[in-house]
Amino acid sequence: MSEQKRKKIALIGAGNIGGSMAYLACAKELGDVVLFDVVEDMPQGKALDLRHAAPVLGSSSNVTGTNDYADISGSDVCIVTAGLARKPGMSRDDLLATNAKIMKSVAQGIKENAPEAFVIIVSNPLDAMVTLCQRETGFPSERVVGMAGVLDSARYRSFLAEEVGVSPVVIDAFVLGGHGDTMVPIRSHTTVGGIPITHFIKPERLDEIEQRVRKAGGEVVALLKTGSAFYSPATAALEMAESFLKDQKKVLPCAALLNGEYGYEGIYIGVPTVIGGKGVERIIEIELNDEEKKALAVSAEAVKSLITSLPE
Ligand code: TXD
Repeated sequence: MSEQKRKKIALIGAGNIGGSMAYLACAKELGDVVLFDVVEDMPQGKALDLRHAAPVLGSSSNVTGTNDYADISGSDVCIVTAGLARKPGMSRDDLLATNAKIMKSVAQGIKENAPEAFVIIVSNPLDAMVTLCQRETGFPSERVVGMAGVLDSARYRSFLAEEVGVSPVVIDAFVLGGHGDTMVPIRSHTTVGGIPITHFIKPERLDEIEQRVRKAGGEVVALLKTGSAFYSPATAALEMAESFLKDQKKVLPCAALLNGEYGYEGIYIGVPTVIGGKGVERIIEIELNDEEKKALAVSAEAVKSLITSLPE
């Protein structure tokens, strides 16, 4: 009998998003979960609470919490949310200096204890943090990816579904580029049950909706006042992790390291990727119209200038 091994999911950062991911991973039985955080005892408390939920959830996942990186050993996937979240009035880029220091320590911990893991970065500013993590771990770029496009596309899909009066499930949409105000909703590939979105919504109204997508994170921050969105980022990151763990080969918009695709070299930006058991298995180059190409160029420039402010 071949030895059946449970998957192991390490959540580096056990805050709002980390805790939400732990709950969802447990409910979906994606594997055993280890919550890591620097706050003494907090991950252990969340893990204990989740173990209490397991019988009612009907989950056999084992959830543990730790302040010791050694406990992430053998993880198949590491999902990183370690870092500060935005407060009202802050931009994602305002988090750069603090979160870069944190990301360096996280990358070290993963490199030493889970050297074979697929790494999904969530911490902001996303495009800079995923770049830094890949540099610091030295892992091949197909094993280090950023989560932003799945969330931004979900926000686009949610707003379009409200506007058209249909289920968000039947909306297919991509948001590409950097995870910031320059992100690029790809209208030309957006459909409602396969029907182009322009059949339902006029261009000027689409402009308004797409601008709301760019500001959607800030809209949640302004309402919450004490932190940023966590249910939707947690769900988005787990869709990427599940596609890896089950080798689903889903086509998902993720921050991947480009090696000439879309005319860019050596930068992480959101592009359509195939996520399977080997991580980022393919980057898909879709046809963009002139407006989308220009917007992607602006977004790539914004990411490049963010990367230049990363500490050496
Ligand atoms: O789409 C996206 N990528 C974004 C990402 C969507 C929403 C939120 N985005 C960012 O995720 C947000 O701006 C933050 O940078 C991260 C995490 O957001 P979250 O809401 O989970 O923040 P919390 O609740 O503050 O949790 C962060 C945890 C907290 O428990 C800290 O103690 C811990 O990170 N932390 C650390 N863990 C490990 N190692 C170190 N050094 C460390 N420092 C802090």
